Amino acid sequence: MITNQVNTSDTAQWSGDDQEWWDWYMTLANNPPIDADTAEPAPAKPNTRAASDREVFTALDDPYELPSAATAFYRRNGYVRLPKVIPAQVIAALAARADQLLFDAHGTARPGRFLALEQLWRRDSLMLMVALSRRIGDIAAQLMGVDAVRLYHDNLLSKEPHCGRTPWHRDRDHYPLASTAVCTSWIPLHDVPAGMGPLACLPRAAVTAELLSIPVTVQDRSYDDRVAAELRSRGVAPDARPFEVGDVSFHAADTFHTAGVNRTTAPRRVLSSTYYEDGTRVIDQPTMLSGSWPDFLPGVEPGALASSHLNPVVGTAR
Ligand SMILES: O=C(O)CCC(=O)C(=O)O
Repeated sequence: MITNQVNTSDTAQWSGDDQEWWDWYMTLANNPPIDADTAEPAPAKPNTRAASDREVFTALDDPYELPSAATAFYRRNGYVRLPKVIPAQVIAALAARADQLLFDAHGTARPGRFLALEQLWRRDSLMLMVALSRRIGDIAAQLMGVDAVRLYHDNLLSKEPHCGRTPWHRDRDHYPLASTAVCTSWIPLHDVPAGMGPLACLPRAAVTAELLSIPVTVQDRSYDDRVAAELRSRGVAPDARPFEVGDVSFHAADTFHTAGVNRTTAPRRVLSSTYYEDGTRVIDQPTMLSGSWPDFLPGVEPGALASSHLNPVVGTAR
C-alpha cells in the first residue's frame, strides 16, 4: 500500500479552495502574542531596474554551477540555501508581477493573513518562466540525485504584516506523493530579515525518534506545540538565518520546517515550486492535509502514476 505519515483517523478530503486551505492551515500554529503597534522596519526597497521578459527567461534557463559541497549539504541536512541563483534585476521583475497578481486577487486590505496563489504558471508568462525554469528544475534533480523531475505545483506566498507563524510540518505529510525524492524551492522576492519570518529548516541530525513519533493532527495545534516543545527540551533551534535577494532555498519533503511571525510593516513574499522524481505514484489515501491535490494532478487517481498534462518534466541531472 502506498501511504503517507498522517496518523489521524480524519482522512476526509479537503473540500474548499486553496486559499481557504491556507487560512485553515495557519490556524494549526501556536503563536506568541503579536503586537501590531511595535512593527519592525521592512527591508529597504532595492534600487534596481527590473529585467525584461527576455532577460528573465535567459537567467532562469541558464544552468547553475551547483557546487558538490551544496549537494552534500542538502543530502546531509535535508535542505540547502544557494546564493546568487537569481539576479536582483530578475527578482525585481518577478516582485512587481507578484504584487500585481496579489492585488488583482485580494486588493490591499489583508493584514495578518497568509495569501497563496497557486498554478500561476498556467496564466502568467513570468510565473511560467519560474515554475518551468530549467535552472531551478536542474538544481532540484541534482540535489535529489534523480534523472528528471516533474512539477507538482507552483506557489506565490505572501505572509502579510503581523501574520503568525507557519506551523511546524514536513511536506511529505501534505503531498500525496509516494516518493522520498520530492523537494520545494523557496525564492524570496526581497531580503528577508529575521523579523520577517524566513523559512527555518531543521537539520536532519536534530531529528530524533521522539520527534518522528509525534502524531500529525489536523484537528488542533497539538502537532506544532509538541514539535516545538520537543526541540525546546533539547535546546535545538532550526536554521532561521535571514535571506538575501538572489538566495534560493531547497528543502526535502521529509525536512521539518516552520517560519516565524512577520513582525514588519511589509508582506514577506516568496515564489515556491515543488518538484518530484519522474515515475512517482500518488499515495493510496490522500488526506485533508493534502489540500486540493486533484487540481495539481487532474485525472490522476490515488495509487496511479503522478503524471498529468500539468506535471511537465522541468529539470534533469544533466
Ligand atoms: O513560506 C512559508 O512560511 C512556509 C513555506 C513552506 O512551508 C514550504 O514551502 O514548504
